[in-house]
Amino acid sequence: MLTGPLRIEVHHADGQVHRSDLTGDGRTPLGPYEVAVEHLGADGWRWTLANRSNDTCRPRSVRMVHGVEADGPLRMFRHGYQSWSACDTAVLGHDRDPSLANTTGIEQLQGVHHADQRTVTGDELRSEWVTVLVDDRGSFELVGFLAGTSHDGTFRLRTVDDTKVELASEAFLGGATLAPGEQRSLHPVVHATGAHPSPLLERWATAAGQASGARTDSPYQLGWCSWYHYFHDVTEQDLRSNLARAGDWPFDVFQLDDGFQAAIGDWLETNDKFPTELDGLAATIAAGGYTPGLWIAPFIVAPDSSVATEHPDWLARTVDNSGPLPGMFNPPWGGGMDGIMWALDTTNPEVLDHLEAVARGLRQRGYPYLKLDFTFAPSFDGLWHDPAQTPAERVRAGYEAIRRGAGADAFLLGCGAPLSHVVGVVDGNRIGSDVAPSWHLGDDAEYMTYRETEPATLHGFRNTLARSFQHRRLWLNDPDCLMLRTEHTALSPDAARTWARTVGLSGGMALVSDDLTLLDDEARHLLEDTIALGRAADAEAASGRAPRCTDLMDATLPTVLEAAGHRLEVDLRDGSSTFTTE
Ligand code: 9PG
Repeated sequence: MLTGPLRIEVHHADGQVHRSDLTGDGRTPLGPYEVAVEHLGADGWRWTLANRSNDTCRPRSVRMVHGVEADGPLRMFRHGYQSWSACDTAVLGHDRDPSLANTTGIEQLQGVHHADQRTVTGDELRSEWVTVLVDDRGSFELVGFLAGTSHDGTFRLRTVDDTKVELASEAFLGGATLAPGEQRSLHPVVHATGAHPSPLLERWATAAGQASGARTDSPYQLGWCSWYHYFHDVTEQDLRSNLARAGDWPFDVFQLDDGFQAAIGDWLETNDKFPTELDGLAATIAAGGYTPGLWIAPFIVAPDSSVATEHPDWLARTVDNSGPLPGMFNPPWGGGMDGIMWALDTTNPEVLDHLEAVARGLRQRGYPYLKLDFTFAPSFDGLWHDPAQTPAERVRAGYEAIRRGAGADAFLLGCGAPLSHVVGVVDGNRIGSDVAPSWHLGDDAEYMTYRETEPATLHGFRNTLARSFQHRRLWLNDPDCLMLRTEHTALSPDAARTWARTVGLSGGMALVSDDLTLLDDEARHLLEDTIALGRAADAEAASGRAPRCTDLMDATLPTVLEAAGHRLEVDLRDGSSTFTTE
């Protein structure tokens, strides 16, 4: 299906574009640049970008453009950018890139779910890090970046002149400066064909995990998390009463989520709902025989936090230097500006020292398990202390600082994490949107845009199937929490069982997020079944055979997950399912 590569393009930060057909020896001059492409036979391409001028350049992206010859409609597996971003199968000419549906006028909302926050044009469809294409002939073609630690990789599929189709493999550098004479190696682009998409994605993930030193050896993770019952309102009493009830539950980790902190950014102090300090809380959890776990959102700070008011020079700035760069908007956090949070500048060595100190402080207070959330913030367009760093390098630098402080043996869970940036730093990674005590997103749900990424168990389910191949190849998959309760929830007992079985079959992390007083014997049996499934599926994954989604790309969303001799098929309309055993 792919022909070429036909052409190279370099897009400047200022919008200027250099285009050139690929020359015979693979060295293509484009304005101030030279792009060298080396064909690795059937496996793909290795490439570099050099600045051959006497001036500093700011390339936003480098594209290697292939022709695509298709019979009938062309379908694309769209892999989402960060943990919560939607994964699905789109049809070129029919489906649209979600940036076109953003009516808020806030471009940064697009940066939450794509490497490049700018709106696409025409019928362009995007997939991040990896994609699979298929036409009516039924031969699947995978194209993927081998890594994403130095820069993002984005695939852009579009119709040109109403007839031709092209696929651009884009190295996204985000306008990072390139000094005169400087050369940057770009991540290799790999290519493979096959009769089914999932095995192609499995082989790609194995290679991508090896390329970036994936941490895949942590034990199966089982535990409790405060978020999906208590949300922001969690109190110390809630934590203590669940601990008191947990004695006969098989948890290893006890993780306190959002709601304990003095302010977003001031992670070492608790608020009035938690009279006990963090070290005392950890000691209480540890005394129960559990590993203390804690949620933080390390790269964003509330405007009225101590860290932001004492160190205004630690904040990234907007592109036009009009003020600090917003890194997230979440009204329940307050923070002095109705929920706008600033992004820390992770290219500033003082900020990295601070992040390392925060992680070390939490470790010293007794938390060897950290959930690192909203970590896409340093990827946005802005003004950064070191303009030579790409968005991927900014995010990764922040994660590496946390790793230094938390220690090599800490369990770090990525969340809201641009997936390709964090391979080799995290032990676990959230691979889906938030679940919620309902299957669908309600019609009355408040959302600004990107509805498909808002909390709904269907949205967590969709990504758990679409990213099942990543488990124990790139990290341990975290499909998001189990909710086993049948009261205080709009999730039907059928849908709750479906979600529990999905988590089990995925082999991924299994954290219960209920008020334990609400759980009866039936819930307890469901958890035990889930754990048995989970351990079996996880053991298979550890030996190289991850759970497999067998209908990936048959329709917009997948419905079937198979592992450890079991098959789950889900009715997406209501979350009911059939579960069969070989
Ligand atoms: C805590 C939660 C939980 C959850 C995370 C994350 O406003 N928002 O767009 C928004 C998106 C995601 C979100 C919360 C708010 O959830 O995935 O597990 O830790 O943060 O706030």
